[in-house]
Formats: sequence, structure tokens, C-alpha cells
Amino acid sequence: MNSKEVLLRKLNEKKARMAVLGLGYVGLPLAVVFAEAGFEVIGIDPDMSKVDTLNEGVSYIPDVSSEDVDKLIKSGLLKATTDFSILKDVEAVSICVPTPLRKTGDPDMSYIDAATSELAKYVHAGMVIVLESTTYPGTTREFVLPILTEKNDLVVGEDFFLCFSPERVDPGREDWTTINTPKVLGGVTEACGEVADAWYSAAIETVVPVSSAEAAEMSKLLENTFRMINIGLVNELAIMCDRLNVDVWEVIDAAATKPFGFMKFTPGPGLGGHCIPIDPLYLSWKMKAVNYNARFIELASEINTGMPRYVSIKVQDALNEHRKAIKGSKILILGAAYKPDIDDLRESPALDVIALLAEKGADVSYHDPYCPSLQTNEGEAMESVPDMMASVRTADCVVIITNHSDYDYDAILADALLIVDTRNALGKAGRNNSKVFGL
Ligand code: SAJ
Repeated sequence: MNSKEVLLRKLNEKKARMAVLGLGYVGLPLAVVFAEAGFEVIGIDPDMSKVDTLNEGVSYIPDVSSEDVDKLIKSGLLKATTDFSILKDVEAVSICVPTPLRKTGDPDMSYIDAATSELAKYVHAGMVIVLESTTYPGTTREFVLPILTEKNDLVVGEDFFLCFSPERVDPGREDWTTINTPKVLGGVTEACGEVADAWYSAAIETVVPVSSAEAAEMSKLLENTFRMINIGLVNELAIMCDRLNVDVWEVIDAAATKPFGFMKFTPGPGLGGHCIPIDPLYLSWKMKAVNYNARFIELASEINTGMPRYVSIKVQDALNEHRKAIKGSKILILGAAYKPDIDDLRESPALDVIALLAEKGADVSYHDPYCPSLQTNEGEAMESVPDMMASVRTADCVVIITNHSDYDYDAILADALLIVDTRNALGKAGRNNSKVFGL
């Protein structure tokens, strides 16, 4: 039997030892799903604290329970290490590392580079490798493959197998999880796709094979670019409705009654998170390399990144209605996380609004039940105010940036002097109240 046949048999019998490189919000759930399916899984991460925590049977990812981790560690089906050399005894590897942006706005490939360079030391005949990190089309074939074959004469699609399968993890979601969310998967060659499909299908309910790694890479970027552009559209709609003195929330709710051909998005203070604001820029960056200007992405990104400044002007206008200058005014930001009911501050527009208001001389404080402290864009530490309602009552203006579910919006509406509500958190009662300003 050739390498492919031997590997396929091991995968189908779940005798293939596998590794997950990167044990974050994507890698750890993936490792658990495969271990629960019966694979022997080794999680590899350079962060010793993550490795030690997992080997003690404790999870640091909210979507994965410590009970599940403990059970799998004790069964021997899951273990963690910082030692990449274990890869020499492994037949299947998933790469789940971050793909952020550099300060220049270009893709930061350093994590993929580091993981792939380590893996290249141990890649061998009879190995299948799947890249899961969201990245520009061509990464798997043009960036990862050359690193893997630089120092050996292995032939992809014959000796080893290389694919792309985008992660679709939405942290905190319980209805769609790693095991039941359909998983797109495309190979560098047809044989690569066939082998990885057999592997992933042994643990994940629905695998959606596509013809190439590029098709899989592009499908992920379509998913999140679709979202980013439509959020940009409704943000611009909010600006237009403001100019026309039309209630944007009423307009969106009315449009959303259309049972077909419409998908509701809502305006806000900007675009946060580690996916939506970033992934589309990987695509526009790649398109520049082929002399194409991805205008939709550029425009939507411009609108979305302009929203914090738009909000700061709204605050200035609202204070002006109360004959107050923004300079010296006490402004309380409610909600700092990038979206409701989570503690993630990455790319949060709240940080930009705080910076812009402070730049104008305001005395800015914040409250967030999930984020007890934060570091501002200028690198200063801020603590969430201890008594939110006391701060609401003493603020010259309250700015609702993230509409966490557990805020008492009736009390906020009753006690605040002036409110800028960027999320329609106060609903119609707020929109009909003269002390409340919207987007
Ligand atoms: N946002 C708006 N208006 C909207 C929707 C979102 O302003 O109508 C803002 C949010 O406040 C946030 C940002 O956009 O700041 C991103 O929000 P998101 O709901 O897209 O949440 P994310 O970043 O957690 O997106 C993830 C994505 N998952 C992956 O990339 C794997 C995305 O593809 C999911 O669709 C999304 O979760 C989801 O469905 O919740």
C-alpha cells in the first residue's frame, strides 16, 4: 500500500495520532472534538501556562468545559505539550494559529510561519496537514507548502497531504459548535482533499469538500466580508437617516419584516472583534498583489472605522444641546467589549471612542460587567467604575457603546442626565425621550 492508502486506513480506524498546533478558541475545541471521537490528540502550544492548565484537566476557553478536558486528559486521549518534536510520531496535524494584522494594516503571517517552520522539521510521508487560520487565498499553496518541502523531497498529494479548512467558531454560541457547524475543506491536490475529508469526517458531522485550498480560503473570506460590508452599509444608512431626520432603527425593523431577500444588520459605534474587521483586509491586501482594488471592502472599512469619530461628534452635539462643552464634561461609557455579553476587547470600538473623547478634553470613565479593566489605545490602564448607577447619575453624558443584556436600561434612562445610545439599547422609549440621542 502507498502512503495515501496506509494513512487513509489509520484515519478511518482512528489509529492516526493527531496534533493541533495552537490551543486557543479554535484549536482547543477542535482538539476536544477529535479526542471525543476517539483520536489520540496532542495539543501543542508555545504557551506553557496553557499546556500546564490543560494537563491539570482545566479549560481556559469558555466554550470547553474543564469536566470534558479532565475526562479526556485522564483517558489519555488528550494531552498538551510545548514540544513540537512529538510531531515526528504524528500522522495528522491541524494548524489553528492567529492571523492578525500588522500595524501597517498588512497580514501578520508570523504565527503561521512559526508553526509551519516547526512542523517542517518533522513532516514525513504519511502525514496530512490542515490549515484552519483565516488567511488570504493562496496561503496554503504559496506560503505553507514551500516551507514544508524546503528541506525534503516529499511530494504533496503523494507522500503527504495538505488542505485548508476555515474555522467557523463563534465564541459563546451554543447552537452551532465545532462538531455540528458544516466544515468547508479544500486540498492542494485532489488526493489531499480526499485524505483530509476522511480525517475530518471521522469527528465532524458535516464536511463540505471544495475543489481546492484556494476555494476554501476564499469561501471563508466571503463569509466575513459579506458581514463587514453589510455592517458598513447599515452604518452609512444610519448617517443618511440622521441627515434626513428619519429613525434608522424603525427603517431597519420595517425592512426586516420582508420574509425573503433581506438580512438584518444593525448600525453601531464601529466594528470590533478579531474576525470581521480584519479578515476582509486579508483579501483586499491579496488583490493589490494582482493589481485589483477591492473597492467594496475599502469603502466599508472606511465607513466602519469612521464610526467611533462619528459617535464622538454625536456626543459633542448632545452636550452642546445642554450648553456644555465636551472639554471637562464627565462622560461614562457603558459597555467596552466588542459585542454584548462577552469579555473580549479586541478591536473594540469602545477603545477608539474613549480615545477620541479624551482627546477632546472629556473626563472619560467606563463600566463593563465583563471587562473589569482595560488598556486604552494610548496604553493607559482604566478600571470599570465600581458603582455603575452612581456614575450614571453623576455623568454629564452616558454613552451606550455595547448593549450588554444585564444592564437595567429602564434605570439608566430614568437616572441619566443625557444619553447617546449607539445600539438602540433603550428602544423606542429612548428614541422618544428628548435626553436621548442616537446615531
Ligand atoms: N456588528 C454590528 N452590526 C451587526 C453585527 C455586528 O455593528 O449587525 C458589530 C458587532 O458589534 C461587533 C462586530 O460587528 O463589534 C463583529 O460582530 P459579529 O457578530 O460578527 O461577531 P464576531 O466578530 O464574534 O463574529 C463571529 C464570526 N465568526 C467567525 O468569524 C468564525 C462571524 O463569522 C459570525 O457570523 C459571528 O461571529 C456571529 O454570527 O455571531
